[in-house]
Amino acid sequence: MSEVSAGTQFGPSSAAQARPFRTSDPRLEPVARRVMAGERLNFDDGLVLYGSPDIFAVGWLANTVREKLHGDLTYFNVNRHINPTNVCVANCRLCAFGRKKGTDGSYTMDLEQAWAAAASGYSEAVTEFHIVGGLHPDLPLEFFLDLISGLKERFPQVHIKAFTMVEIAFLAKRAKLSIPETIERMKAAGLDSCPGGGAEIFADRVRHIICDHKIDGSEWLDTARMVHQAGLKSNATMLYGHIENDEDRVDHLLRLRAVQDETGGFQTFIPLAFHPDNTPLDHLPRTTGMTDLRQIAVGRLLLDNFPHIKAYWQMMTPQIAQIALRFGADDVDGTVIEEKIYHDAGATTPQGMRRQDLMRLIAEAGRVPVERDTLYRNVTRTEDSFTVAV
Ligand code: V47
Repeated sequence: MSEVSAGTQFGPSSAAQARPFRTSDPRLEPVARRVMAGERLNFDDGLVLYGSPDIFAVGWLANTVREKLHGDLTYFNVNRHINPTNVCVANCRLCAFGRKKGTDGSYTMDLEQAWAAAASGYSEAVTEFHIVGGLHPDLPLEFFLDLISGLKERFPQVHIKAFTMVEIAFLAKRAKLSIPETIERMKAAGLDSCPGGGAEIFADRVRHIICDHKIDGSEWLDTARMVHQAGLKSNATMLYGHIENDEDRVDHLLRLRAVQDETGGFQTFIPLAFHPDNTPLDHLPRTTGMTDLRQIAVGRLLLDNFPHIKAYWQMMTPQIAQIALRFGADDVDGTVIEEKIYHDAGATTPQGMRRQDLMRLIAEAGRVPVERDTLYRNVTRTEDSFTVAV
């Protein structure tokens, strides 16, 4: 067992930081020294973090960075997911949610139904609508612009986080508009930010197998860059636990980091564990808790320019998400209310969680729950309303 001092670089604020770093894996020592010195990690460091048998040492390092950035503060929000359609032309092997038009189980909401879905389950003042859906062959850009502007009219105080980079690129092509023009029209309709889905794994070799018919990794990153240039924030995901290897994961993270260096527009990184049920890849095993925790930790350590790392409880289970708050995560996502993408792929987590249960989950991890809005501003509540600190 060897030690690297956490030293003064990380400040005295947390108990963990006062303890020296210990590991049974000598390959981690130079990586730990760089983390402690606040230096940027490289591709090979990423491989060491993925390959190390000392997962607790990797987690310790990530936790140290997390506490340096956020102390004990841990963010959650009160949100509602809306999936206007599951009809999708992409036919991704990774997905159990998408359906061909007119097939069993396919659905498409009309505008009234989508607005009603937003209103249902409105037991608390929701601060965010999270809206993603399939690539529908017939729904034009105007449908989605009307959807957004109608939501803004009905719920002016709610932040609209909608459309993955894949949906934006698809709708732009369909409308024969450039991507910046499409984003401008979405903004004008009321779009406030974008979610991080559709990134999967950027490496072509993997993408050709798991999601062949949608934009490639470079197009995803280019679209994110254009979203940020339009003044909107967005998130970033990585789908792991299928046919990718450690090199693909490190490559994915470093490509995200490079765009973030340019734009600063990503808010949070969300690693997403592949759920194989009801997909063409259902012969693959599910990820295990330690793999899920390692993704959080490596994400925190490599993405030194991302403010937040999210342990999405719907995907990880509330139990693993809670432990992840000690492995580098500072956010657990939100109340969600009705999740479809993971539940179609076999998730057994609840479809939503009450605000007080999210707060208990965070507090029992020894962290301080902070309700945030989508832009990570503190939310203060009274009985039926909320205010956002600006
Ligand atoms: O884009 C689809 C993934 C994503 C499966 O930005 C699957 O705050 C695992 O992006 N197994 C949608 N993953 C979810 C998403 C998200 C979730 C929560 C918060 C935010 C945010 C974004 O789910 C898809 C795809 O990458 N996905 N099918 C599956 N079988």
